[in-house]
This record gives sequence, structure tokens and C-alpha cells, in this order.
Amino acid sequence: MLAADEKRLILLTWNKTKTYFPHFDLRPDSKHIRWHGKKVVAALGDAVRHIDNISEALSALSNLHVYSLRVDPVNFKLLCHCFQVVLAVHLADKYTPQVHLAYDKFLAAVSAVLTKKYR
Ligand code: HNI
Repeated sequence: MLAADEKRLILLTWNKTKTYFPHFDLRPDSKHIRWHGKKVVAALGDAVRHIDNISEALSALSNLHVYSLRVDPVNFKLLCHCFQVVLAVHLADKYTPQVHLAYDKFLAAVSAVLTKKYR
């Protein structure tokens, strides 16, 4: 059971934890999430179309994530993993180890662009 001072510590710190989407409806099938997902995938499509110059193609988006949203880079690893799972489901046997590796590098490059100004 939680001791009284542990409860107090949790109450004190709970409101200080960061949440990125406080203004979204986060329930399954939420229109907010579907609409946001579309925007994110469209940005990935831009990166694919500008695969030799991802940093320029995503420059505005990089400023947004670094300076305004201040996204902790660790979240990019988690999100990239989700993308890989979705790709594997859709591409099935076309999702070979080589394709997996290529996407791993591509998504890491996109993440680096969206977080590199931290470094
Ligand atoms: Ni991200 C907004 C693309 C990773 C938190 N993000 C966007 C938008 C695009 C986008 C596009 C919409 C910009 C606009 O409306 O002008 N985000 C991407 C891409 C990746 C990514 C391509 C990684 C591959 N974003 C992340 C991660 C987080 C994140 C890992 C945090 C967990 N993004 C946000 C937040 C917003 C956002 C927060 C603003 C949402 C809103 O509409 O208020």
C-alpha cells in the first residue's frame, strides 16, 4: 500500500508530467488521431520524395518539433517502431530483412532531422 508521503509525492508531481496531446480525443477511432496520423504519414511521404535531402524537406517540421513542441527524442524511437510494425503488416512477405533495414535507416534519418537541433 502507498504510504501517506508517497501519495503526497504522486499528487505533487502528476501535473508536472508532460503529455503531448492534451487537446486530442485519445479514444479508439478518434477523428483527431486519424487526422493527425494522415498529416504525419504525408510528411513521411514528403521525406520519401526528397530522400536525398530530407533535412531541407522537413526543415519547418523540424523547427516545430524542436522549438515549439520540444518533443523528447526518445519518443521518435517508439514511433518508428510502430511505423515498422504497420509496414510489416501491410507489406507481409515483401517486408524482407533488407526492406526492414532500409526503413530502419530511413526512419532514423527522418527522426534525426526532427530532433537534431537538440544536439
Ligand atoms: Ni509530430 C505535429 C510529423 C514525431 C508530437 N507532427 C506534427 C505534424 C506533422 C508531424 C506533419 C503537423 C504539423 C502541422 O500541422 O503543421 N511527427 C511527424 C513525423 C514524426 C513525428 C513525420 C516522426 C517520424 N511528433 C512526433 C513525436 C511526437 C510528436 C515522436 C511526440 C510524441 N507532432 C507532435 C505534436 C504535434 C505534432 C504534439 C502537434 C499536434 C497538434 O495538432 O497540436
